[in-house]
Amino acid sequence: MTPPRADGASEQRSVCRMCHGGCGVIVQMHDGVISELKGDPSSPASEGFFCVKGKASLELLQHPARLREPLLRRGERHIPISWDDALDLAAQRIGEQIARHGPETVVLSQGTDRNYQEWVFRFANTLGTPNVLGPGHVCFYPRVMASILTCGGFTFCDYDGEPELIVIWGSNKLQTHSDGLIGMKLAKALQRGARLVVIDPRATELSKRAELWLQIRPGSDGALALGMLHLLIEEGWYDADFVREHTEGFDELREHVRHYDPQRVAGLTDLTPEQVRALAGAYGQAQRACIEAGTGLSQNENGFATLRSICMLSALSGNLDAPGGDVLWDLLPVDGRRSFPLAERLSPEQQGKRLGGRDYPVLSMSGWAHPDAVWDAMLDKQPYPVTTLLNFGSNLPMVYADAQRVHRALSGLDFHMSCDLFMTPTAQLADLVLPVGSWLERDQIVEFNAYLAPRRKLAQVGQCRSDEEIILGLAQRLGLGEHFWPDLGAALDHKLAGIGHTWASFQGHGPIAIQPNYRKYRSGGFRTRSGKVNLLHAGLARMGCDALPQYQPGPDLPSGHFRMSSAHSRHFYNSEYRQLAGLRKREPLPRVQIHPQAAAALGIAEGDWVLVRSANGSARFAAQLYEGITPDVVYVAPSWWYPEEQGAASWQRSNANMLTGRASRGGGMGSSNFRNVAVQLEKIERDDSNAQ
Ligand SMILES: Nc1nc2c(c(=O)[nH]1)N[C@H]1C(S)=C(S)[C@@H](COP(=O)(O)OP(=O)(O)OC[C@H]3O[C@@H](n4cnc5c(=O)[nH]c(N)nc54)[C@H](O)[C@@H]3O)O[C@H]1N2
Ligand SMILES: Nc1nc2c(c(=O)[nH]1)N[C@H]1C(S)=C(S)[C@@H](COP(=O)(O)OP(=O)(O)OC[C@H]3O[C@@H](n4cnc5c(=O)[nH]c(N)nc54)[C@H](O)[C@@H]3O)O[C@H]1N2
Ligand code: SF4
Ligand SMILES: [Mo]
Repeated sequence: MTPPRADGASEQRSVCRMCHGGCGVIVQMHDGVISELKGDPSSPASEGFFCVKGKASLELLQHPARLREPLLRRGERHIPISWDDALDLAAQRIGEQIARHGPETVVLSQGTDRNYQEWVFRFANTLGTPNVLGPGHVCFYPRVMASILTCGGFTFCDYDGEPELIVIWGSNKLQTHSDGLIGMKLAKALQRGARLVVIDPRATELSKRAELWLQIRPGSDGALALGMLHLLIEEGWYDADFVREHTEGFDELREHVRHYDPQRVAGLTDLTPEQVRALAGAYGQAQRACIEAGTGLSQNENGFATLRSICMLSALSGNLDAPGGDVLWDLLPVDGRRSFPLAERLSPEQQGKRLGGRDYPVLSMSGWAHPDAVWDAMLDKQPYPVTTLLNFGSNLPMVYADAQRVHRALSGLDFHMSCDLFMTPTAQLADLVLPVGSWLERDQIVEFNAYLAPRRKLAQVGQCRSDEEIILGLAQRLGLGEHFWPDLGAALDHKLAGIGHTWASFQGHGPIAIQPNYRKYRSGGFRTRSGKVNLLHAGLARMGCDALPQYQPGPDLPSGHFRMSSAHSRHFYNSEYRQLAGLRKREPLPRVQIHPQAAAALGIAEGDWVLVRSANGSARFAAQLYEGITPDVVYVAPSWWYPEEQGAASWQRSNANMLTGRASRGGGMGSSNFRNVAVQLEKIERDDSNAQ
């Protein structure tokens, strides 16, 4: 941080939040106004990297369509009201609802984690509602829960620990920068000579650089993971000492995977037996290897089981918590992700009412309600009616399966409050719309596996507030003050006390890098109940789930159909940024990627409009011919909406989730299937009308 110069210029350090990456940023200010953003070379995470989305932050900050004041619905319109009136009204409606129908009938919602997730959970737990809705079941949580239940914590690839081999499995990390360690760390490890294996149905920047690319059938990774376990065990490519001392259930696992020989796995995955052997051999015989598992694995019904198998691969091969392997996250003693939610405040009776808890006990253990169950409660009033939604940053019909049902569920609520930067299709449905600031407008503690860093409030747009400030305002009005603080500064001081900082001293100090601490299990074992890695999990069996990871192949593809998958866009962030001209010009239209052979057979040319139809519904995309997928696979752009349009056309026309449906009941996690949906294609003339 530099003090202002005589010409009014100064520099401040902060952390970008245009995506998950958490890159360090130098914010140049002039007379108190932000003039430029640059990558911060001193950031332990990003070392100066700053991408095209980060550079769009100033356009987002100043965008004319930003919400600037609280709005209250009056008929079809929203009219401005004051913050005090807005928060008084919300608190009154929440209080009445809880008094009459019980706290569980109030659902809190948020989208992908934006560094305030623990605030939403604290608010829910102190209100007494077990129902927090989020996309965890298709995002991070199949992996979080697979890892926690198998080895007692959450692992990250140790790119700085010189892995010999890196397996990129259903991840596009160079473009998506998932999970707090940006893709640059991976790129640097590759530059230093790490070998690369990619498992992905679609050619990516990474697959082109890989020594082995397995172009797997979408949704079949679970079979491949079981096949790798089989080969590791049969070929003796496992660490026998580790297995003996630190795992439970090895004999049962060996028996379980016996039938997943390369021939059978090849038939299930559209790979060859040689490819399966080559993968297991490369992984099993590498000295140091890590596996980066992405949402390509978590967005189908086998996701949780696949990710359990992958954690077991890490354990058997001796890479768990080892240098260059998959290292367990060592949290700093801030009051953050783990403790801040006050999960212990929620009574067992209220926990038992979590929506979806019976069908999806693993998701429920992680604290999330299942979205399908939430829509049932809203629409069918089963097992109890839900009539109130408090949404802290999620664009629900764009991101959840069966968009039509989601939209219908939101349309019938008694009270819906949505906090957002823009008037999204979700906010349009809300009774109360509260304007929030972008990352440049917030004081926040950014807690990642590799570092802890301050994000700084350096601008104010209109009357925007942060979600944390909104929660503080509501908590005070609802009589929950004893669990909260009079202002955000006091809350941040409290969170940092465990590491001897105040918010002021932490801002001055800047990022704290966290060095990995290897093989923590050597003193005291793993943080599972038995202290060992659970290859077989008896507790899961008691919950009605599989003790060993299973693979369900699903129905055959009907003739004339394609397997539809999707991948996140490098220019957007989920459903965000379609209004930012600088990014939109790079990707003006939602695309369906089709192999040229398949397109030719259907008379579809580059740029043609295509109606994509599934058993659940239909949506329209512009054709992009792409040789990097097989002729039986298509990819659609997810979470697309048209901010420049109104009404149903805006959110329905090119919404991938018009094509997706209810999650399957098996497996305990309830991951919706976004990545292996049977669809048909048809060339159409472009239709701009509202009709579907
Ligand atoms: N078909 C299909 N569906 C998918 C996916 C897919 O790949 N395919 N991906 C899934 C995944 S992994 C995820 S995580 C979800 C994403 O789900 P969401 O996180 O709900 O994604 P967004 O649609 O971007 O919604 C975020 C909304 O919050 C607003 N916002 C941004 N920052 C803030 C903030 O700080 N506070 C508040 N209050 N609002 C803010 C944005 O303007 C936007 O309207 O989508 C899931 N849905
Ligand atoms: N630029 C940008 N960055 C983002 C986001 C964004 O929308 N845009 N979203 C953020 C969010 S919420 C998340 S969760 C992360 C997600 O980040 P990633 O996990 O990297 O997710 P995707 O890029 O959607 O998908 C990863 C890869 O999975 C492949 N894939 C699809 N189906 C299958 C399959 O069945 N098997 C296998 N093996 N692979 C498959 C796709 O081809 C793709 O290359 O990114 C975050 N970062
Ligand atoms: S990778 Fe993500 S965090 Fe880093 S500069 Fe780009 S948008 Fe910002
Ligand atoms: Mo996500």
